[in-house]
Amino acid sequence: MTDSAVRSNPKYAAEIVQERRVLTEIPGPKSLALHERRLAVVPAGVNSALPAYIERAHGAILVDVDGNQFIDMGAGIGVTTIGHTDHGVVAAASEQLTRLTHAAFTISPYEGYVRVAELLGEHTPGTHAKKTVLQNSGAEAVENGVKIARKYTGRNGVAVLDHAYHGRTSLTMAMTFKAMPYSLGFGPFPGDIYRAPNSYPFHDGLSGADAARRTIAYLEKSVGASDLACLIVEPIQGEGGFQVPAEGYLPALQEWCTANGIVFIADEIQSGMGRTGAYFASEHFGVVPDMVLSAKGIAGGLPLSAITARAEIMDAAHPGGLGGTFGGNPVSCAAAVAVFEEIETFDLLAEARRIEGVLKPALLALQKKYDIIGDVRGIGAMNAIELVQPGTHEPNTAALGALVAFAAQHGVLFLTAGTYGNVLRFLPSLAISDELLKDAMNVLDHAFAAL
Ligand code: PLZ
Repeated sequence: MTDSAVRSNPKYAAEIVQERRVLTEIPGPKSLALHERRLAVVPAGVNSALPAYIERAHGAILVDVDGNQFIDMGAGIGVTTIGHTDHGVVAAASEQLTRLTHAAFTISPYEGYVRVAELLGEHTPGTHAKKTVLQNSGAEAVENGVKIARKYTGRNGVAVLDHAYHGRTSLTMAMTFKAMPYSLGFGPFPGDIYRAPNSYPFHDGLSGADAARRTIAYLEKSVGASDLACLIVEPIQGEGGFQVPAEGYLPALQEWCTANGIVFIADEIQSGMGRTGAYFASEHFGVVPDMVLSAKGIAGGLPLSAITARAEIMDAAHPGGLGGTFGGNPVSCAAAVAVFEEIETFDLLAEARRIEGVLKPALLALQKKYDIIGDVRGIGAMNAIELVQPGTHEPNTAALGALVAFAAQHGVLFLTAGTYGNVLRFLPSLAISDELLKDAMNVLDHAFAAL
């Protein structure tokens, strides 16, 4: 392993060796006991993919209460992007915790918030003047992005794409594509949300230009451009299945938005902050969004989200129109500043490219071996395979469940995705070593063989 990839936290480096270790059945006895307690007091609506209760973590390894060590191929859904208990993040957040934990920026401001806004302004695409609002969760960033775009344009319409995921609040669940489990029975939903076909090369076979023509024609016919405040896209779709749009798709959408006064919003909550080997995935597609939404990886595991947009768009909101008690918490801000520093100091964007260099060939080799792997896709440390019935594009959901269960029994935590529940995604932290990646791929190979 490139030991340097794990920026050692002195507290854990020795204690948590970067290796897979299965000591008990998964989940083990202590996890099962905890699970009993949980079932009595936590509703079934809050599910856990794998009820192995985690006690600590470092780098790319999760340790459960029974002492099992899992290779973490999900990073808490793309949150601990620079690694669990990263030394810089832990030090900065700990220091901040003892100095100022809360002041409410809308009452008494502090520097950390301003610094995070400066850093996001520098690192989001485009050199134009930008301003940033901080919130706590991804869904809150989406809510505020829509709110600001509506105020700026004086229009109501919100365009989203098929297979999109934007959150679980009332507005964002209405924007999210998949009804089950996200929105079924949780209505009524807000109106003025319009869903258009996306670019999904594996299924539609369309060029970027043709897919964009289809999206635009749909929106022009079914809504009318002049009624749209914003079009919100995930540059690489997340929960929907890691769809990488065909080349030219996003630039064509952006051009249409600009020509029609529609705010072009990139939801980079999952794809942003170094995940793909660029600060933001928009850069791979040559687009400069009017607004970028970030969350997940920006504060190394602490809750923080951000709306960063052209200054004139942000300034449309009147004083006092934006806020929230916890938005831009000082400890989260200190952690976020540390994440930016770690990315720069250790050139972590290169780590994402290194990870793709190990994962892609391994996944393509598996695809040659197993005919249920229909598609291999992704950029940097954001990759996926789509499982199909052999020789077709029909989803293979059963296989996905079996693979993930096998891997868990063998100490590898994989995440699933996809509208049809047939996508296996690989979202490891940038701290994962080549050896751990190869080990995880080896377990996956065995899982396929065992199907
Ligand atoms: N936009 C692109 O990926 C969060 C959801 C997990 P929150 N994705 C993980 C689950 O099942 O609840 C996400 C995303 C994109 C918005 C969000 C929402 O971010 O921080 O979960 O609100």
